[in-house]
Amino acid sequence: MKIDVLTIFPEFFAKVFDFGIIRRARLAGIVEINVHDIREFATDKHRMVDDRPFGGGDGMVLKPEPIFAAIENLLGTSDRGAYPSGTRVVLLSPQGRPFKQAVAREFADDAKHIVMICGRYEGVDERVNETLVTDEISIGDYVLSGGEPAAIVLADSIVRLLPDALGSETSAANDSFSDGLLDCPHYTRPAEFRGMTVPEVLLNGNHAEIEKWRREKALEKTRSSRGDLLSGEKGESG
Ligand code: 9D3
Repeated sequence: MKIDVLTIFPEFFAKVFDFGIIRRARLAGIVEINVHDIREFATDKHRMVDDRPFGGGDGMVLKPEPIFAAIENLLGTSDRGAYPSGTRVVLLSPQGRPFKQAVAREFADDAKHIVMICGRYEGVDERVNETLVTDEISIGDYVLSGGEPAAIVLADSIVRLLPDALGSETSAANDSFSDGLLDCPHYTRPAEFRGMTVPEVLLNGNHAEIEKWRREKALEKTRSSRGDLLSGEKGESG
């Protein structure tokens, strides 16, 4: 898979893809990630990337020309109907559809090339959305100062689902959310720490009993932290 990130703050990403699973996936050739400064695609003498909104109002809007040029450079066309198959152009925006594990799974399974456009300011010229963007995505109901943290969230959650990205010690099938429940509590040594003990059931080696305990605790935790995952339309699973 190839991931390209378009941003006006490329330095934001300086080391974020250099650790853990993403780093290993890059070194193994499972994914190639490149970050591009939108300003590099501005052709006017001041390299302008934003301008004032038509109709008035606060803030600035990202101009269409540099973003169209960047997409044409990366994909050979600025017509989303003509993108190579497996191409997604994602606009990170508060107006997007909510990002869920099921969306990460869909991208990991289907996408060969993902281009992420990080919004800023009051937004991005709507002609970018109408012409270039295949998927407008929000990562949740809170206000960020830009799409950059959201692009990192998408890249991380998608890359770890790619075939062979996880080490043999881990499995995406065991993830919290893959069965629609939160994870159970975990303990390691020492068995007693500052007077706090580990539940006896985890120490007795009865694996049927341990599995039953874990399932119960996962249900309890899900009910207390995320009751919404248990009721209604079953939340999003992988
Ligand atoms: C004035 C109205 N605001 C829209 C709700 C303006 C605005 C706020 C925040 C415009 C852009 C932003 C920057 N946020 C993102 O680009 C963003 C985002 C987010 O704020 N929350 C959750 N997911 C995302 S993805 C991109």
